[in-house]
Amino acid sequence: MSTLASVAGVSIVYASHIPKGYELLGFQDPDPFELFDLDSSMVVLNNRPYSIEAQAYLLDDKVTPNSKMFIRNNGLIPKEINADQWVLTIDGESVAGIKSYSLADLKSKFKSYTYQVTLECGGNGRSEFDPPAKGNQWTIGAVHCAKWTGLRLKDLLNDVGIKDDAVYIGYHATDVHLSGDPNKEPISRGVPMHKALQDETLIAYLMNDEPIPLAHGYPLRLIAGGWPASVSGKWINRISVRNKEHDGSKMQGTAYRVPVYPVSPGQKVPEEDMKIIESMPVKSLITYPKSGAVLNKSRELDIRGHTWAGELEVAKMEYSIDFGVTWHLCDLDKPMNRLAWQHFNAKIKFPQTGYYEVWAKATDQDGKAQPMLVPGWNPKGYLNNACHRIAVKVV
Ligand SMILES: Nc1nc2c(c(=O)[nH]1)N[C@H]1C(S)=C(S)[C@@H](COP(=O)(O)O)O[C@H]1N2
Ligand SMILES: [Mo]
Repeated sequence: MSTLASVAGVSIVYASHIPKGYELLGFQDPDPFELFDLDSSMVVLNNRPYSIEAQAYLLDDKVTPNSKMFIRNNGLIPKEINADQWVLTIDGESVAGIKSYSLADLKSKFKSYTYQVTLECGGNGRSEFDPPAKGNQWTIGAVHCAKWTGLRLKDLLNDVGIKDDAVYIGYHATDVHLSGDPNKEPISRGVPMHKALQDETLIAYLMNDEPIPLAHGYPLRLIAGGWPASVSGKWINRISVRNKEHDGSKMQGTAYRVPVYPVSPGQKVPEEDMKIIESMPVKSLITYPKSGAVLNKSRELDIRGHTWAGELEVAKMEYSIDFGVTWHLCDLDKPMNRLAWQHFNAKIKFPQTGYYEVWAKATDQDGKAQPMLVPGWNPKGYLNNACHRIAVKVV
């Protein structure tokens, strides 16, 4: 039996004859640009499930607007969300007792906080690894820094009551597994207690001062910035407080894990030698001008962009126009708050006409800098934080 009973409002007469997995010619996916209100220059990598990324110059805003935010879904977006009836349940081995909250409870019983938070997919930059790693071939656009408003997870857990043996929290959400099997979760990840209890870890109900857009987790989302964005669960209806590392979907095997030692490209790594990614590495993007800019020799070039370093702050931002022989400091702002990206800018004078590349390099507060080339190959293609560069022609 097919689950599709109609196409574009017209019923399919022989629907029961359709083999499983057969794609009807008349079936058209909705246009993601319309569906998600996307900027026309966003790039759709996949539509089932949706993976859509930005380009560097699209991320020029200090606070990323919805239309320029990458979208990464592991399953299908939940249908028919009724926010008035939405319930968030807190359960697990390490709660004093199970408790449930309506959206109205969460908004009225707890103080609200707003933070600007950088969320980057663990696989951002994967397309540059060689040999290639399976998964979405993100270039550089799977990062955003929006403003999120909600209650602190720690205030909620305090209200529930947590036992001393709590070590991890795991989220559960209402998106649907690609197989359609209601007993399978597309993704159910989490963070250790120390991350769960940070001030900036939120149960958010607003994004950029509006209800969270559907693609980004309406009506409720966990926000745990600076870690792979996969820990920031969308459409959440349950948080489990665990007495062991959370073992939900995409927590085990090689998912969101990297080798504990350096490996050579293509090397097989035993699963027990892989560890869960926590804080993301230092990185930056030149968001203005767009690569390929043409500049008159009499003018100076104003460049600008953003830089971030997971849990850490970025301490230094530099640029080079001579393929890394000399480096010059950029002006670097403080973050709006912890876990928000920082803005940089510089004025560049070019010595003569011709072709240049502008490279940007960030260094975090621990002295770790971005590598010029693609860093440590790993089986799943995570954590590529190589320097960003743009081409400039001076005429
Ligand atoms: N419920 C749920 N939460 C999820 C996902 C998902 O598929 N389902 N994808 C995760 C991954 S892998 C990423 S990178 C981010 C993407 O967030 P965005 O789509 O708001 O940019 O959401 C995370 N949270
Ligand atoms: Mo991701």
